[in-house]
Amino acid sequence: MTERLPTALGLAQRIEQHLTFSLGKAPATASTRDWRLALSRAVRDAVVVPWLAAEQRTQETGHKRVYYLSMEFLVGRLLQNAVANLGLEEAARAALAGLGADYETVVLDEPDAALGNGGLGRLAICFLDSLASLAIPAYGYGIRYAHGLFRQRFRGGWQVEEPETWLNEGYAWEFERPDASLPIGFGGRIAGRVGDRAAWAPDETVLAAAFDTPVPGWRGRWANTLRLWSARPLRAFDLAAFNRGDFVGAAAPEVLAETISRVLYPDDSTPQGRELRLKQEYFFTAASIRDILRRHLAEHGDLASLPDKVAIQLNDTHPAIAGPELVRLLVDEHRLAFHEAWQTARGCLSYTNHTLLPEALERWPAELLGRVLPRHLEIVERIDAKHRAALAAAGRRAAEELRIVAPSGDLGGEVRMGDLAFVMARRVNGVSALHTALMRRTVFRELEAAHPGRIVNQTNGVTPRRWLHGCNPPLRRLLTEAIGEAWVDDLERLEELVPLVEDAGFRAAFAAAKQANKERLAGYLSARCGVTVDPGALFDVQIKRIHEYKRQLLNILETAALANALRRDPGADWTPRVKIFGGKAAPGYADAKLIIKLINDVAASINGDPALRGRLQVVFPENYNVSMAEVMIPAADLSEQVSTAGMEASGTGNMKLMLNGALTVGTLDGANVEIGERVGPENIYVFGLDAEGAARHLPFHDGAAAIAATPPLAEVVAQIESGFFSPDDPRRYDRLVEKLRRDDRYLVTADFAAYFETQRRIDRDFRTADAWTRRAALNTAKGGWFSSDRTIRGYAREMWQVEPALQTGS
Ligand code: GPW
Repeated sequence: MTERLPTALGLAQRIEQHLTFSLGKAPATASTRDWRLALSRAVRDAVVVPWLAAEQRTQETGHKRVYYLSMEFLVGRLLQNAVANLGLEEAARAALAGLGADYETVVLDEPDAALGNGGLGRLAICFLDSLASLAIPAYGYGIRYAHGLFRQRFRGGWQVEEPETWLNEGYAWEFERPDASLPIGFGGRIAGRVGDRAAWAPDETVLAAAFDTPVPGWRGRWANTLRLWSARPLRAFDLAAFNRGDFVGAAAPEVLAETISRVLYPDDSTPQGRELRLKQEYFFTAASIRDILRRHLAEHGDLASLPDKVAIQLNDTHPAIAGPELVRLLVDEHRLAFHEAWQTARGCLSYTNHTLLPEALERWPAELLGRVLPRHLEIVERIDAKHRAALAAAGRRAAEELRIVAPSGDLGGEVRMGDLAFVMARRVNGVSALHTALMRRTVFRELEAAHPGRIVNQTNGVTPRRWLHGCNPPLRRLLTEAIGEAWVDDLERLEELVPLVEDAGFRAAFAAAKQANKERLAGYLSARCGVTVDPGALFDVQIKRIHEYKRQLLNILETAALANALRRDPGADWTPRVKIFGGKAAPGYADAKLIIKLINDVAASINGDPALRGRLQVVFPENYNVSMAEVMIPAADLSEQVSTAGMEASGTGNMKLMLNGALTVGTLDGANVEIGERVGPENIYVFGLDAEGAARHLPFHDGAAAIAATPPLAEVVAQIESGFFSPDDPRRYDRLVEKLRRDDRYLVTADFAAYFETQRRIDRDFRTADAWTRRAALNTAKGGWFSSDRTIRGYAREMWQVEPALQTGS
């Protein structure tokens, strides 16, 4: 298929044609955005060829299809990624240069599509890249939010949120599919019954409108589809109301319907239990399931073959209503018996769990579920009863813990969506070895005993196309010179670097690539935040959502303690450090927002102190997003992965940073454990309590005693309390300090001493630059296993039973 891709000349012609005929602009008056949209259209044209061919081939061969249902797809920018995957980079650069435009400027003009919060949403996009690169026929299904994740600004060091407007800036990738629209109902009642079948009469109906974005795999061999649903009113307009003169009322159906896909919920792992969120979940899940059934019936004509031809992956419980929805359609509309419908649905569905934190597990009040989805609540209750009856009949105890609809304080109980997803799934997976082991022992203990073998592990991965090849040109060039380009398809070939790590010339080149990336980041920080950083300093990076369990607080307390040590001993030969933070807090998460303010206050105190100049600096650019990560990750020397052990399911930033030659300082949590196993204990800095040790400390850790026993920590805590960092408001951090003392459930005080000591060891080690580079290069060499290609092969084999539709090399 590659030979059909355009040359530089062909691409230039297409760009000009799109500029003229799609955008209505002349080259002389074209803005950067116009060039960007014209290039995007030209590249999209090039994707369409393999895309249509892949779809046709899947139809002709009747190949099994994978459907990845996710509330979030954290896309970021697409243009550069599509250009690289299609092998058009040189052509695009030359074509634009010939037209008087600059490729780098044009690709950087693209707004991030931020249809996700963090790791879970970004993982979904890495998976789509791998599915396409492995030529596995797949669709991603989600919501086309009009507003993605909010834009973060700092006002006086406090986070403020502004709406995000990615669609206003022109989005060139999607195809609207008016013929694929589907009506989706809510509320109402059961209007009639015959045996197992029921007729649901919703009292509100919206239209799900489909928008398709092609997802090209590496070298354009294959392309899949990301289908996002946008909510529309069934009838745009209430003409009767309009004619009565009620102009606002006339638009009411439109407003109501479009609210559903208006905005992404900005909460990372704390469900709010709001009716609109439930409607969003059902809206995109129901549209997707019906689309899947429609396609399957068109291709195969019968429902018995559904489990052989369809694998549906639920990305956390957000689409867990897929189980009851599929049963409902099979029973009520396709006349299957209830049991048969359940078994057919189970044959198709698998569920990924991404957290064990109790507050993050979705539960819907039965009253709310029954009001919005009356037929589904009935089906859930029936599944719950049948499931427990089957276990009882098999002589297993049908324990209270196995209730999907559990009694709770308020009337009617609540539906545990994790348990529902588990019972409706053929396979359930965790996202790192430790997380899966803890899943078996904790939240799914009873269900694991009842269904041994259903839980499997699939450790997360990241796409090497974006997270090494795309974001790190200096290292990409070095790797390709050293071992050829095959590593992009088969990342474990990075192991071939292991002998080279002993070669002084290779190490010097590796160090030079890192230095170039640090200089690029320094330029970026200077342009964006007006700060000057020294690219010779250790770049210490913590980039992720701001959350207490991720412990940005531990990092900033250590930073403040280091500042004290530096001030105390100014003559000593300290290792210069730049502490770099990036991340957003959920708008309603007051304590996380207070941590942001503390980081900014500590930053002001350190950056303004002449005694610390050239030694310690704190940088926290506002509005961290995927594109910012692409600049920061290649430049990092040190990767901060310091969560409370047992709380971070996996992490994926840890993998991206490792691959780009950063050493990890981290707890034995999530995928850090597996990173350590691969790179070896000499090449990672592990500190603090492990998951078992942490569990023994909880629930109430005596922070006051730990603070008293740790002088550098005690000093910083005293400074915070005295208003040292907040002279304008000395009481600002009282709540935070109070929590550390009496309710330190994230064990910041317990791990502080070990963390501080480890950081001082890192200071010393970083000064032996060549030895550090050797270990950094080993992190890259050993990082290949963390490719999402490996993860997707695991899902394909152990969860989906699907093979690639093309053989490698064909
Ligand atoms: F709470 N994760 C996330 F489990 O980014 F649903 N958002 C979420 O809402 C949840 C999890 C949820 C993250 C995990 O925190 C991280 O450890 C993991 O690497 C990532 O999902 C992908 O599995």
